[in-house]
Amino acid sequence: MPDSDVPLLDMYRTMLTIRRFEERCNHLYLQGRIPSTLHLYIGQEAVATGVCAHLGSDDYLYSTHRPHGHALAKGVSPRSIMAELFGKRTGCCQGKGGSMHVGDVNVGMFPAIAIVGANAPLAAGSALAAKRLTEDRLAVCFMGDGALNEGAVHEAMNMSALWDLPVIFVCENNLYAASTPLDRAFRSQDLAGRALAYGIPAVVVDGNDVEAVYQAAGEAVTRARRREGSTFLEAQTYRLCGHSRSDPRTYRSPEEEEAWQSRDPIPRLAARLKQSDLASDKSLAAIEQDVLAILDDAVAFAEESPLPEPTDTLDHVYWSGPAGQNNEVWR
Ligand SMILES: Cc1ncc(C[n+]2csc(CCOP(=O)(O)OP(=O)(O)O)c2C)c(N)n1
Ligand SMILES: [Mg+2]
Repeated sequence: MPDSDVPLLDMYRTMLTIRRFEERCNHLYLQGRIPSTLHLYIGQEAVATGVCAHLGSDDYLYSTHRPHGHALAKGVSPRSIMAELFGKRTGCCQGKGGSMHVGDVNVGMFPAIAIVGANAPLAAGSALAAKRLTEDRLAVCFMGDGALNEGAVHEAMNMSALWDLPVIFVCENNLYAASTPLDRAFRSQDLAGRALAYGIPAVVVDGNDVEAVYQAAGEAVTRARRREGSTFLEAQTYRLCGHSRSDPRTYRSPEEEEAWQSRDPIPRLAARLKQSDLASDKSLAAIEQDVLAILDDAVAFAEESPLPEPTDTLDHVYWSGPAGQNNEVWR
């Protein structure tokens, strides 16, 4: 039996929401109803879900060019993400950011940053602020394996280690940075070893097993809340889709894809739930119906929402008031 404190059913719902959200986005994109490219998170849902299950809306989250799953798991509303993808004024960035910049500071998610590795120093900065100003708030920085070859990540890890910052670096190692496999980018594929070299405790976890992610993230969160320092979590996973919507995936073999398909985290959790009598086919189908209804509502909301007006272009882009007073929700 799983530990009854582990919110497996809630996590199943979150993972399914992310999966169905992205499948819907993919269809909408192919129909030309979503105007710009998408970096889908299909296959990696257990990572965002297992980590974010420990976070409150006061905790800071920094994401990447592949942010939909992080945003949904952190509590950004499906309506506001969908409207953002449609470029609508009701989107979480008023339609000015699009897929690669979703976020909502009201639930602790800074708009995602598509420059690989550039979010790490910001997460360290938020962790520094959290340590100085609050008792137990922390920052989480999601990054891909590709980010570990960016200098900014190394500077951020070093300062975080030195100052015992309450930040968790979650490296989603999906074996590729766009079309580049790990062995073309790293002589040593011991990614966690890089964090260890800076003096940051590092844990490697099966990123397709949400219980394993939940447990490892829980320990990292406890360390951060107790002000014991940073943690690096390498979640080994795989995207069951192309890098972006224009990727034919010719750099991966069908055999490799099939092997990972059989480790899809969602059917895996469904089997676990049924095996432990925590769910039945009927109760899982009911969750599916709920999720689909939420997504229907999100798409309708996005469709019906107005486009931004040209006269709004510079709103929310520059702050012209006094420095330091422009971001009340980030206190
Ligand atoms: C600094 C920088 N260099 C290059 C790019 C172009 N780019 C976008 S995503 C990506 C691959 C990132 O791979 P990884 O960090 O492993 O994340 P994944 O796409 O696998 O989730 C690249 C090279 C970028 N956005 N930023
Ligand atoms: Mg990658």
